[in-house]
Amino acid sequence: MPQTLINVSNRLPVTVEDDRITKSSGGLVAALEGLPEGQYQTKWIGWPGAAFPEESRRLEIARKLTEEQGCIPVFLGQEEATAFYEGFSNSSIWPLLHYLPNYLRYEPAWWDHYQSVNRIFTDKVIETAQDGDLVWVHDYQLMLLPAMLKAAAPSLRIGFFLHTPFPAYEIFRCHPRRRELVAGMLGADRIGFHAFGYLRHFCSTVQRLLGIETELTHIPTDGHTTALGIYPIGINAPKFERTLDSKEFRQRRKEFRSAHEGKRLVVSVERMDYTKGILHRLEAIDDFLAGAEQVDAIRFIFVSVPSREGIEEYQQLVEEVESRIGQLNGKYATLLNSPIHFIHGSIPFVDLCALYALADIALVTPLIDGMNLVAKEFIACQRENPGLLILSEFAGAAEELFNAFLVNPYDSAAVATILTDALALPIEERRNRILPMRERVMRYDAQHWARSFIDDLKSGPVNDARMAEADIQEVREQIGEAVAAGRRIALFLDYDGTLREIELEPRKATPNPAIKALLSKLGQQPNLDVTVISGRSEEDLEAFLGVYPFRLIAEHGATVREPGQKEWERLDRDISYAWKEELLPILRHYEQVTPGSKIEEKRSSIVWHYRRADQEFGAWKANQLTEELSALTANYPIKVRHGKKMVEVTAAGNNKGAAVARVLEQHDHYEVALCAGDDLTDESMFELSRLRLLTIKVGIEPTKARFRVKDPASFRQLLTGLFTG
Ligand code: GDG
Repeated sequence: MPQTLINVSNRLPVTVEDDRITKSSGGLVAALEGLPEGQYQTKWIGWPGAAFPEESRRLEIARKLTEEQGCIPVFLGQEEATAFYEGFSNSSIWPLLHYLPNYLRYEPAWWDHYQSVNRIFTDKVIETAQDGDLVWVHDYQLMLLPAMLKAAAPSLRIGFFLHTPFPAYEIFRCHPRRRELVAGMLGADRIGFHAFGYLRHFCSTVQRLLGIETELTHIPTDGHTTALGIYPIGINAPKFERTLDSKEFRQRRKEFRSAHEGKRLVVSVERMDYTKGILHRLEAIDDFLAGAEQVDAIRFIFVSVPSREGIEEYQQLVEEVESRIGQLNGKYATLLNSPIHFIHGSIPFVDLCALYALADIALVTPLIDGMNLVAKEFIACQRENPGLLILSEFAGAAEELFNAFLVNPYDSAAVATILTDALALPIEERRNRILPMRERVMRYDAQHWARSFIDDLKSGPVNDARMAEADIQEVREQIGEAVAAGRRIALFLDYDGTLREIELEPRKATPNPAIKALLSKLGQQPNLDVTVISGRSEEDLEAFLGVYPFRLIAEHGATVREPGQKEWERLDRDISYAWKEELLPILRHYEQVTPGSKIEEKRSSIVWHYRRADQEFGAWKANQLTEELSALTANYPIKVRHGKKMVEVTAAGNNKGAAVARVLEQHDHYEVALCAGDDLTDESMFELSRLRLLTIKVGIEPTKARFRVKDPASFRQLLTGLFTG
């Protein structure tokens, strides 16, 4: 049975005109058509390109699109589509993704529409998809879709590909909805980027905005893991090869050659977009023409496809480009030549290939570009009489096209000089530059790109949250039996991050009414002994939990208060804390150089907290501190641990595992024991090897515990079901 692959993008790859539907031949279509035959059944979900207000027309178009093209349309009202597409997507996210905060505009109503359109797409996917299908979501218009889908249908495998750059955190954080946007992307099981720099910025942004510790390969999120990878998109190579072999291509190339007889041709092709560096390029052309010996012998051809014409910045750009080109043509035209040939429109594919093939140089100078396919397409067309590529170092393609002349598009004088040098390069050298790049571009094409992303998406880990759900059944059965048979049960519960969600300010993590109700019920349960075991001080534990008939163990096992007692008993009489005085200045130094971090001094430990620091810097300093302390104190009887947003130095003799073992030895009448915790300090409990000790990790990090739930809310729900249900 072929696997279903649902491809979701803002625009369907079709044009609907009256009764005619034509499939467009963009890179994405080619990429997915090139997937191994028989292995996938591909469906498309997207906007059909116009509003179609009448219901009967919508039904007819939907039927035709589904039957003829495997496309499922998402219909949007005109106002909704404009606010979602021109507003939120292209006037607020697009400029930031391209490092242009000056172009950022934002209206709160756009956000409402962006959410509701992402919701409409979600509903359409849910309506279409079956358990286990692959769903591949494309680009910045649908950043919320992965999380919405994951919540509605956790069994789908969701991929997300960002076709643009992902900028540095300092830029992305300007967006009023920055947190929601990255959290939306994290619903995906795998996120792909064109280049490593984008992935690195994404990780740093997630860490600093959401406080999640990230790895470059994956990010643990709410109940699942999002894998990350680099997949540089390629072109539709077979289509270029076929076109270059065609009679029509040769015919058009001949016609163009005679139209531009005797001229060196420099070509630029792009959507009319401010990211493409058109005005900066015109500056460079001005510099070049000012110094050129033979102005008549060169012609610049600009093909600028109209784009986003409803947006003010784009309308302004067209005006400025037209005016600047008019000015330059006026300045440098002779009776024999007008140096800039400007087409504000789209040309047929075969003409595009003929133009690429004929050109001496492609001048591709975006100010920034996710990849830039034009650069790769130009290379593909240099089979005979190769031309040269001058490419902006700020395009993703610059990382791959190693033999291009790389330029800084802001440095117009340098671009002009490179243009002069490139025009003078002999054919042999041009060939040597182009051919190795051509090999790469033709081999790693769009099909290769899609195949590698989908293969990785398929082979990723299965959804952790669901696994945990299946697993935990064993805990329910064992405890259920023990409760029913009236056996004595011991519970060892960590507090922060296990029973109670962590707070930015630890003082505020008091039990809320729901937790209090649960704890009271646990306290009344016959045959159940509850121990709360925490790194907190005696005072905190008394203040939070003193009213319950629980055993309290403070400071990781340094002291204990038995149920019903007022006094605390010291378990650490033999332990020396002389090391505290020596190490404190080191921790104080980290507190000073890491704004937002803070030291907490306890009787048996020192803790350096960085929850309020910049998350990326804090994590980096924490690693440094852990290393420094570990090296310095290798022979000391202490433990240095990098836990959740903190580094903790404790006496090695005090640990939760030893404290639990002690209780179990003193009270050997327990028939079942369960311990639960969320942090590294709880692992010592999970390492105890005892029959019938059930160990539960709360959270998604690696653990030695046998069972897992994803967060404190799920853990409380489990306890409620086990003991009070
Ligand atoms: C986004 C990212 C990333 C242009 N004029 C004509 C024409 N085109 C075709 C080109 C090329 C495509 O349009 C433009 O693709 P780019 O990659 O250059 O740029 P964006 O449109 O901004 O695309 C970009 C891409 O997504 C893919 O991930 O590379 O960085 O911004 O294929 O050939 N095609 C025809 N006539 C034209 O006049 N037939």
